[in-house]
Amino acid sequence: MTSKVDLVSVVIPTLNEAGNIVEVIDTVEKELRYPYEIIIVDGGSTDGTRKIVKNKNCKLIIETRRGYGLALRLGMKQAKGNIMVMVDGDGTYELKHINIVLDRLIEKDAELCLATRMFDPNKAMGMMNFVGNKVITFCFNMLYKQNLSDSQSGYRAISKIAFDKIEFKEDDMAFATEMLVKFSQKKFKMVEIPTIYKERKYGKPKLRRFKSGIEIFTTMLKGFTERHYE
Ligand SMILES: Nc1nc2c(ncn2[C@@H]2O[C@H](COP(=O)(O)OP(=O)(O)O)[C@@H](O)[C@H]2O)c(=O)[nH]1
Ligand SMILES: [Mg+2]
Repeated sequence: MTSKVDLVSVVIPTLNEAGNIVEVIDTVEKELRYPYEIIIVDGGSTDGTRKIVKNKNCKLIIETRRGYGLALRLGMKQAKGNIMVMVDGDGTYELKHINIVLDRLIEKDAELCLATRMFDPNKAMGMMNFVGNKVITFCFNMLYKQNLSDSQSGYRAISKIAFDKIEFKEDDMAFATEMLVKFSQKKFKMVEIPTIYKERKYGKPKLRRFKSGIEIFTTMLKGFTERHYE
């Protein structure tokens, strides 16, 4: 249950996002209507990302061990807000929608609000990612009796109290799935709002599809079998 926003902690993992991170931070600062802090967790960028962040009004955490999940977990642990928004630093998510994501979380009294890119009228997501995401999300919905459309969205508003009740282990991309699995198991309420998908303007995606795919399926199945042995 989330009834009020006191402080929003926006947690952003970065690994070589020098050409994207300024726009991400500036848009949050311009758009966000609630009191907020921005936490950047940098994985040891070598392209000047950290220097840019240091000149902004953000908290910078450096974690040179690799992993998207590890970075987010660390940033979220240090968050002071009662609500957190996790979002990538690559500019692919529409931060002009940040208030809508938060408002829906509150309106619906939910523990998590997912911004889904699956209804993007421009259909900008690549075919491979789109199909992979559809298959993973379908399996997730079947196993955990949910009705989400974009399990791989890394743009979410999350209740800090709910998050702190769970121990997370996934260090890489499977963290996003682990969160949905564990929130389902705790019977936390999860809702969605539509957003768009924007193309990366700078740098390369770090997603290794095959490795991540295996880890995501393992995470989903592990959660399901463990639940049935309880
Ligand atoms: N700190 C940290 N950030 C990472 C790491 N890997 C990816 N990221 C960041 O996590 C976000 C998502 O990664 P991205 O490469 O865009 O993955 P994709 O969108 O799934 O292709 C981006 O902001 C990356 O800069 C990492 O090992 N450490
Ligand atoms: Mg990306």
